[in-house]
Amino acid sequence: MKLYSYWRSSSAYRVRIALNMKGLSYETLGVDLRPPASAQHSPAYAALNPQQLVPTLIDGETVIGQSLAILEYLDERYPQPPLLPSGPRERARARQIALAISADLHPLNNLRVLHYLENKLGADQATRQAWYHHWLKLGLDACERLVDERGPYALGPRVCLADLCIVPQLYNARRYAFPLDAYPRLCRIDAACADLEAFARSRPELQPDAPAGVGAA
Ligand SMILES: N[C@@H](CCC(=O)N[C@@H](CS)C(=O)NCC(=O)O)C(=O)O
Repeated sequence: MKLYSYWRSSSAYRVRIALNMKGLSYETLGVDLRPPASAQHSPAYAALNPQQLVPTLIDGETVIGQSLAILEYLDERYPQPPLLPSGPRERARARQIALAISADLHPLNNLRVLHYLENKLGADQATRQAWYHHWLKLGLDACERLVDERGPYALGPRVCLADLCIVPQLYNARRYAFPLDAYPRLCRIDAACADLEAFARSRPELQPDAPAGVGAA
């Protein structure tokens, strides 16, 4: 399998965790999202992923974009260990948290949105940060209430799809200096996941396209 990825991409981070949980070997193909490289807009990559976003997974003849679509594909094709809980209610809860992050929170803070704010609308760094923190707070406030209060993971004793979205989002929040004190449950989930090998191996700074010498997050 091949994963088109960028080391700091939280969407690609979700997929790396799933691949590592399922013990699937894959090659990472780095797509440098930062200008001036902006490799996501190269004709070759756009042919694979018309949205010009990472990640893209290649599994034989299958080419898939959108991290949640990839996660569901992997779960159907390689079912063990499952990413979704067994009952319909718990499955819906896992998807609810995953979508609160991937569909509602993350897109507002994506690189292209931040660039548009800055380059087209003239937002300065402080305004850009205020925008980022505003949407992050709304999303994380909701997730803190949605997760299971007992832990250790988002929905209790087993890792699920929700955890695969929470951990990368918290990495991203720390990167942009967003205080996490108001989110004890989410931080506890993050710490519990950090002890699992699949999560540890997926950390951004350990990826082959991370710049040499980049420290732990
Ligand atoms: N909903 C998509 C979001 C993908 C996405 O936004 N990827 C970001 C990196 S986390 C990206 O490629 N950004 C490039 C850009 O904004 O130009 C998914 O879950 O895969």
